Amino acid sequence: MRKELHAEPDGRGLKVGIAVARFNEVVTERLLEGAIAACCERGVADADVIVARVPGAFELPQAALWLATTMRCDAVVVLGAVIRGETSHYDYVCAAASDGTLRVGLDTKTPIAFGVLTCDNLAQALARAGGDAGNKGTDAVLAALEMAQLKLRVCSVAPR
Ligand code: INI
Repeated sequence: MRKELHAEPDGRGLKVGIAVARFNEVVTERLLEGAIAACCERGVADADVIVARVPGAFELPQAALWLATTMRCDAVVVLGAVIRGETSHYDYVCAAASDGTLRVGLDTKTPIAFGVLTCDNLAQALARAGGDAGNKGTDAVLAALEMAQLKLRVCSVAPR
């Protein structure tokens, strides 16, 4: 018989790591507020929320790796804001943050959600950090919790 597996973003009993970049702090602090509020709303105990601050989005994957491994978090979220400048630096930082985050998730098998805004200007970023376009920090926590719960279900299906 067909098996359909899905899960809800329930944070009860889970330990959540949040890596947040200080670069463009006016944006990332709002993402962090949204992320912490989502943890609280979804039942993650305050003592089970670990926030690691890093200089910029480029450093997020390394902090995510430590949160997933040494800190044994059940789910990890990375938060940052990369805003396009006049050089290609933007592209390198975006690629490092996204590729690195994906790699940490696959290598450690820990659910990791990507809450890094990649925008053309500050207004676009602020809109997505608690403004008109929602809060991507909140969305990232919901995605990470859903994946953590899905992992529990998938891993509890007996192999044939
Ligand atoms: N880091 C960001 O998080 N956002 C940016 O927009 C950004 N820009 O534009 O340069 C940025 N650069 C710093 C980078 O993430 C590293 O911290 C730095 O290169 C040191 O490794």
